[in-house]
Amino acid sequence: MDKQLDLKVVIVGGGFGGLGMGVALKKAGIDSFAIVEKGGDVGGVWRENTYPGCSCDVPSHLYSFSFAPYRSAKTRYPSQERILAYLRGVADTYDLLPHLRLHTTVVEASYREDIARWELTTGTGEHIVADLLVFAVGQLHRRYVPDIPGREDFTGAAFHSAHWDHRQNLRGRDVAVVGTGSSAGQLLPKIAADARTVTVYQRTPHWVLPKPAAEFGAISRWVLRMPGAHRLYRQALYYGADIALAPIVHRGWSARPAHWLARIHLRRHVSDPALRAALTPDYPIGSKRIVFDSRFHSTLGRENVELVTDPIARITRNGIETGDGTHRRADVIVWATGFRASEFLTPMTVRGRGGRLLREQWSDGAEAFLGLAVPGFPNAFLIAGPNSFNPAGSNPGMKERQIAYIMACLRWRDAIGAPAIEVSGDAMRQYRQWLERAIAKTVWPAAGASWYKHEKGRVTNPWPASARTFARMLHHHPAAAFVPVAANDAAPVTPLPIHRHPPTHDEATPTAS
Ligand code: N01
Repeated sequence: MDKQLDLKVVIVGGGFGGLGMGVALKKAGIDSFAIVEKGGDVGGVWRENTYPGCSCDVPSHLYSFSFAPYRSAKTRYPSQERILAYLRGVADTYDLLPHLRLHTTVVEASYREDIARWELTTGTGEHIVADLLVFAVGQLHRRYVPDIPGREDFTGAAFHSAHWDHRQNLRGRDVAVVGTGSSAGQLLPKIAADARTVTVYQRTPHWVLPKPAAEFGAISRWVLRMPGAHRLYRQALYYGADIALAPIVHRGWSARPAHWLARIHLRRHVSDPALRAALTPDYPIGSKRIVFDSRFHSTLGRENVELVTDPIARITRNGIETGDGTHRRADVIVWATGFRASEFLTPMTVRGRGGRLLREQWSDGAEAFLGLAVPGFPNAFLIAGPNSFNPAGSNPGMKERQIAYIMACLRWRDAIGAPAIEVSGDAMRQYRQWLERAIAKTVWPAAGASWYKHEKGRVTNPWPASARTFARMLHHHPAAAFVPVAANDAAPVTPLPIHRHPPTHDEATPTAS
């Protein structure tokens, strides 16, 4: 098959970022775009993660688009099914379905300097040519399963938490869960109620904070029926997360209330001192993403659940052997071992100006101006790119900021009549300096390995400041950081001066989104 599609914008990924971008294009009257999605449906991680107990640990009123806010007076924390239904609803309401190209994997994207456009090749042999390329593939979709000796010898069922094997009935079976992050925290209480035994293999304890009930109580429901209450609640969550949670990553006194709360929570739910000691992290809270769950710790105290902290030595045909020589039987192994989050855009081949390969430019860890643009890659943008994951708030809101900025870039490019625009080296340098200073103030540089960091040690994933700071920095006009690029330009044309406070534009006006 050798078809060609000619578009103004091509979006890669049909999750929150890709759908939000599609809505922004529709609202701007742009119809010439496609959303290319490797899966068979929209939803991104909310389509992929179907493990028992999968839900959101950010309240629904904040974990939604500002243009399509949840208006539930019942649900505080939505389930995976509800979020997926919400995203399908957004795609339907905004007429995005005709733009979707499902079961289509982008293999390669190359910037054609002669025409100042992007050319994409898909796994089905399709060619897509577009002015603008937007990667909206997220950070948490490449599953990680550790290469432990004997893994292939296991004769039972083994699967990753993000690729749940629903054919497996866990009732009455011996289940091993490897990992104790957010996914394990959510799935453990569900499977422990069914399985004969669950053995949880912990390498490092995570800090755990309690999560309120998933449904509102009677008084909250009554209050939420008042006019404007949803909006106010959303604003309160936005500012509350920024004020209470974002400072946790900055060491010192600001982290103390969360640290105390986590310790009180542990004490309340785990009475056995040995188990409590095993579950107490020896690193500052916020170093890894905090697990928000009220049932994880208490479930570890169940009779049929065992926490194992000896390192896994090998997998056998019917279980797991730890370093102390103990062998524990397992019918099923659940790998709740997370994602290759720092391998942004892998395994796609992305070529920019002069044939430069993005993977080579990022060999020491990915970086992008405000998580959305890379020098040398004109007219290409990322949503949820490097250092734009908000560990303390709502990521749909972060994505909306980036989308508004990308739309401003598109409008500016059209207004000045340039075939392409690119973030300037100067703007990238200034931003990098700011980013490095901001990261140095956090707990992350001194922390051990986590999905926040590249294997070479650079912190590549989380945003090191508040959501309001992100909004402020994305409030600038693109002319402050981008330069026009002509077709066949070896280098960007003379950079424009960087304005500290250029004129504002409506879409970037900070609101609680
Ligand atoms: O993955 P993780 P996750 N031997 O990377 C362990 C989001 N999320 O899927 O800490 C033994 O957090 C590893 O141990 P260690 C959320 O942002 C959101 O749970 O590296 N263990 C760790 O315990 C979250 O942060 C929701 O020492 C090994 C675990 O596996 C992100 O997704 C819900 C090991 C991996 O934890 C990822 O969460 C769920 C080995 N060889 C997830 N290798 C919401 O509600 C790794 N581990 C929005």
